[in-house]
Amino acid sequence: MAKIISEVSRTFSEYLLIPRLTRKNHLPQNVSLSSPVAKFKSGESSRLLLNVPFVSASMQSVSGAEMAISLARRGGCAFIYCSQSIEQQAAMVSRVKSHKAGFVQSDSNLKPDNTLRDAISLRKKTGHSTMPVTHDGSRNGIFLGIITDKDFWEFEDNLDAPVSQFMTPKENVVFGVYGITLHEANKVLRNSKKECLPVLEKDGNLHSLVFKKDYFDHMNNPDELLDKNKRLITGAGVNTHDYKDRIPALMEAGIDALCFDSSDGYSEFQMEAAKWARTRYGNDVIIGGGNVVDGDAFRYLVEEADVDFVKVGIGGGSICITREQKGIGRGQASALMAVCAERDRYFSETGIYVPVCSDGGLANDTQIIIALAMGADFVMMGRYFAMTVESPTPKVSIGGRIYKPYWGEGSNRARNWQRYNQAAEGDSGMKFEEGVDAYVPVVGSVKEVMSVTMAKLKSTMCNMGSVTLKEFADNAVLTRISEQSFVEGGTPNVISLDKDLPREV
Ligand code: MZP
Repeated sequence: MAKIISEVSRTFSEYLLIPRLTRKNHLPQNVSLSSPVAKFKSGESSRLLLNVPFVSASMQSVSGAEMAISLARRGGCAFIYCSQSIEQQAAMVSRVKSHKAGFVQSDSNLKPDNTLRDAISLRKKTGHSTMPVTHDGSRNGIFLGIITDKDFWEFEDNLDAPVSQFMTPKENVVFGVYGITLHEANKVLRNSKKECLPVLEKDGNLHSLVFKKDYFDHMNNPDELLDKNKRLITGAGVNTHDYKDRIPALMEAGIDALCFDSSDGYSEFQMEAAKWARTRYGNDVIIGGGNVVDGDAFRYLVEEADVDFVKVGIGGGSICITREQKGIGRGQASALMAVCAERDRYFSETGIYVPVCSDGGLANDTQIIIALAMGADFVMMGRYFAMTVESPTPKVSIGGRIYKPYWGEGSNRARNWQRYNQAAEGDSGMKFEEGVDAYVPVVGSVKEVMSVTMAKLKSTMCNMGSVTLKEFADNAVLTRISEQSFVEGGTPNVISLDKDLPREV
């Protein structure tokens, strides 16, 4: 007969935190949100630490290159979606990795006989207004000069004239020689009052560009998540079907972390794929398994599949109808607590800590806070990031408000039937949907949205007498709430200007 777990499946909104003693050092400015992604032995440090415990979901409507750049600049990490061709996904990863490293490989280059019209169309294509001119138009060709949009007037100058007539020729360009440090390069930029410093090899070939704006960007984003070569960190989703081709392409592109994008990761398919990656790349690969909702599945992925982190959540996603369609899943709070308990047991037995990611179903900032208090090392979110200007979808106006489309990876629109184990030999595609096609309001940039959430999180951590996420989870005391106390937590006894009264126009 079937076994029935006595504990009811619970969600985050059923809990509240009870404050602990706040000491004088428990101030938001003392809080660190650093969190491990890859497993590590007691006393050692993780191969990858987030500066902010937020990652974006591997979904078409969430995590493209722009999201990856923006999120890494704020200290988190995007998992670029895998429901696209291997080449397209690897190209997105390359775009993020080459975005800025202090020394940027130029991807907008011209030949001297290219026309101004060519320069304008290149600028439109890449969005870069500073374009080096090399002898053959390649990024590492012999450097001849540089042209920016300040060097010509698009509506006045002859657009058929060659760029060589408008560029600043090499003899008038301030440049650095390869081997110069970033610190020295920034000093040259400062002293020469220039915006961009080309760095040339000894033989005159262009090596890279250093931008003044990148220095300011870096100073304004102290949480920026960088690899050892000062490139932005990014992750990518993978599947258990084409992993033998996809993972090598992503590794080649410089990926930092991978995760299986699967609604049910407790499978031999995932175990085989993860082991294949580990055998081939050893500890150079960081790979997350999942999704799971109980301790047995956590153990399996850790012991049999040798994954670095485990993702928790089936059916809680805002666009997800897996529970309804297939009857599998678990309340996200119960699932997370069960998996975190197993992680802690595994740690006390082996001395190996395997980070846990709570994936999906976080409907507001409070739920993010509760998930971290319950022991999640980091959270993966779709809807939260889909609502930002950096998500890859276009804005649409509905009834005078601005929205963006947001759809599940198991929806007909994404057609990611591989994610949902609907891929049988000779099968032509999906038979039923597990996700919906929806809209979410646009709420601002990743920076704006995250700064509010982080302010709330840091403030709560101080209420809980903690300045690290580990202390936060260790100190957390939670209480279950009744429906009535949930209502009491709102503002039921006053007329709210925001919710209950029409606004004056
Ligand atoms: P949310 O943050 O929008 O609530 O949930 C995002 C998560 O939902 C993803 O990270 C993924 O695990 C899951 N997801 C994505 N597509 C579907 C679907 O089509 C889904 N059912 O459940």
